[in-house]
Amino acid sequence: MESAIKTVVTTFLGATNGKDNLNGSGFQKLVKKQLGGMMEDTNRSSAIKEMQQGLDENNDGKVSFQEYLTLIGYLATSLSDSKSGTNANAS
Ligand SMILES: [Ca+2]
Repeated sequence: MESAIKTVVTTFLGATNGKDNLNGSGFQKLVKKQLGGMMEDTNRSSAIKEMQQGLDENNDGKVSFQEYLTLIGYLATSLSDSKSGTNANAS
């Protein structure tokens, strides 16, 4: 659990080079590289851009850590929904 949280944080900071926000190309790279197995359409840049716009609550064109957590929360919810009712083990 702790290592998962650390991964969430270090992945973001690695993608931003330590900055507070992820720009459009950084977000594209992160999603393609890290989330291709969990998300559909990650091979389409336009789909990732739409996703980014959906996450961008303050409309600054960048993805803040908080907005990135919204995506993580969404993915975790989807995973939980798909696993509930089954005996699958979370890794
Ligand atoms: Ca933003």
